[in-house]
Amino acid sequence: MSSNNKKRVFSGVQPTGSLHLGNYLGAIKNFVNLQNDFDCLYCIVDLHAITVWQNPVNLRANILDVASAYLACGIDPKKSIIFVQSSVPHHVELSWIFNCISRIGWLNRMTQFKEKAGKNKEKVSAGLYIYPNLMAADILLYLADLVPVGDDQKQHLELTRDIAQKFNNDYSEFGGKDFFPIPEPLILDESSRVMSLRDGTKKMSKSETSSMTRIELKDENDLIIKKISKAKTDAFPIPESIDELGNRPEVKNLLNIFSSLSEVPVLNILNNYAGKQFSDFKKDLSDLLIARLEPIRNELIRIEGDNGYLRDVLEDGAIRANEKSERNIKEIRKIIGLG
Ligand code: AQP
Repeated sequence: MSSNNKKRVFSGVQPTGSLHLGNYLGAIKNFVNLQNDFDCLYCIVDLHAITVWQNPVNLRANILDVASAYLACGIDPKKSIIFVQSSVPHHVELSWIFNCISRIGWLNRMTQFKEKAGKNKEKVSAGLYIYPNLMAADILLYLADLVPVGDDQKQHLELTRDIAQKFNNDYSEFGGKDFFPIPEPLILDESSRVMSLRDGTKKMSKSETSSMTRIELKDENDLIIKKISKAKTDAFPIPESIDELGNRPEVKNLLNIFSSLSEVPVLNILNNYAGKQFSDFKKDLSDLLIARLEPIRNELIRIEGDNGYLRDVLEDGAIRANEKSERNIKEIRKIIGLG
């Protein structure tokens, strides 16, 4: 809870490539909506990004890209704190403390590590393995109460809760009792999960090699039209009911995207398009995407041309985040006997 009695929200995006429609509908759009009711910190999690090797030149540019995207999508630096994770050294300090609280058995259960490491488990970085402990530090450093998470991050948030509980318990006689709030997930609705335009069973992702699988926030209108017209569908017409979407993941994905952008329930969209060919639907979907993304793209271009503004926002964000984290890390050091 913050000093103004608003609940505190923490979330972040990795600067690992061009932001896409999934990042927008699944995360940043919600970040914008939350800033009126909560005390929000929105981080560019560059230390998470380097758990997988990043080209330094690209990383530097991607950090600024995420910051520009936050601003262009409507995060207001007067209402929320926008900052780069590595500009607040306390994240790393607390993550080390959490490396000593978290259990190997807990980390071994993390399905995202298993998916990302695949058969290469012995060769991936140690950072990728302890990544959830750093995520716990990001959230708990600011005593955040709420974390907007998609399905894929739910397990990491549960681990964060376990770490908070274990810390409070292990140090209960030393001032740690109830020190960390047990953060709650702000679960986002399933339709905000955007899947690849080429394979409806895989999520839309920055690191997927083909950019035809995703709509990027910087895509020009013509490219949006091309990507949607080439998006995978199937030989059947648009169905009448949601039940009939069961084994048609690509069709379901396009309808979900339409629904998230227009805020019209999928059933109403089906009522409009049932029995029709995909060409009509795809044309309307492209128009909708352009109407929503063109103003964001224009704003992105404007912000990227104004380096001074971006630098000021990030410097101010770093100062405000450091002020909050400094207070908490001092308490934490005291509780565990380091200060
Ligand atoms: N396809 C998606 N649908 C809905 N939400 C998504 N998010 C990412 N992809 C989708 C949400 O965006 C936020 C930031 O994600 P991230 O960049 O920190 O990491 P990620 O989830 O790993 O995103 P990517 O695009 O798939 O990146 P790479 O390819 O680098 O791994 C998160 O809230 C995430 O849920």
